[in-house]
Amino acid sequence: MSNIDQSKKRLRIAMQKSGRLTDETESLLRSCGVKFNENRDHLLAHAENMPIDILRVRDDDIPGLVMDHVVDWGIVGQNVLEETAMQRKVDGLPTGYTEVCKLNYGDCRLAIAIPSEQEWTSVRDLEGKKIATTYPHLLRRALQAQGVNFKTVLLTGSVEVAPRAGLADAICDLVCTGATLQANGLREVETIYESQAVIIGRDQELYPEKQAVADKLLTRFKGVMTAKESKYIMMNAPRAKLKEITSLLPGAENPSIIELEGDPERVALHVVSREKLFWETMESLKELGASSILVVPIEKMLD
Ligand code: PRT
Ligand code: ZN
Repeated sequence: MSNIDQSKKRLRIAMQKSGRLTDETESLLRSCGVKFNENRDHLLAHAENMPIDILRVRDDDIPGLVMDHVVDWGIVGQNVLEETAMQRKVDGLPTGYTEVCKLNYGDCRLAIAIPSEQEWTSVRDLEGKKIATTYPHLLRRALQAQGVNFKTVLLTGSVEVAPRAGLADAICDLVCTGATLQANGLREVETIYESQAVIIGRDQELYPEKQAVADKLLTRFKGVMTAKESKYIMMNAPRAKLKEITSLLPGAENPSIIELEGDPERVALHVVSREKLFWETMESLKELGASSILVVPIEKMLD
């Protein structure tokens, strides 16, 4: 088959080669049944069992590859997506894309942090100050909206050491647990952007064969994500308390009630719950007379 035919049929997806999004992206693709060479040194991996090609690149290159129509889909953090789109606008490059689906991983926030001992009343304290960041556009957008003028110190790494090194008065960096800030004597004072990983697609119709692959994969992605949050819950329960028991189960619809041989007072209850089940809820279920409560993870789900 010629290259042109291939590119009409095979869905090309760009993902991070090696970094914080790599493991979860690979595992999501694998859970969706996409089998591909897991050697991260290969730039391009052809899936063995589906018409999908995986392109492994630096995360910063992913939005551009989608916007330049080099790949069909890209999996990237919203922070990188928005920052790159704003930079490309300045550079006069195409910025079109569509958001295909949000993914439930890669969560972080872009936040402003200052030396811990420093006082803080509001973002107005940053007036005229130097702020080190890798995200100049997101920072400017947020502070301009509040009428604060400041100077950007552009750093692509080790942003958290900038105040101590005397390069800046504050930083604007990604935060997940806050441990890095703390270790560097900084405290978080303002969140300017919340991010998670997303799938983006090109702003163009796909060839029908490719669209069919994209639709199938998207349904599977959603199935895996819903399954991850859902639990299969089983327990034995007093028949008389069924209403109270089911009302305690978050996001549960239509439980299956099964007779227990030789025990007319009690039944087995099976239900899929779409939310997390906390220990407190399990304890309340027990107080209502439920026993043998089992909470089991679900691997795949198709509604
Ligand atoms: O090599 P490449 O360019 O592909 O990777 P990269 O080094 O630019 O990115 P990488 O792998 O660090 O992050 C990829 C994406 O993961 C980011 O763009 C975010 O969307 C998402 N993400 C989620 C994070 C974090 N959490 C995160 N905590 N990205 C970076 N961090 C860093 C942060 O910059 C800081 O240095 O982790 C440190 C803070 O973490 P805590 O937990 O100490 O607060
Ligand atoms: Zn990067």
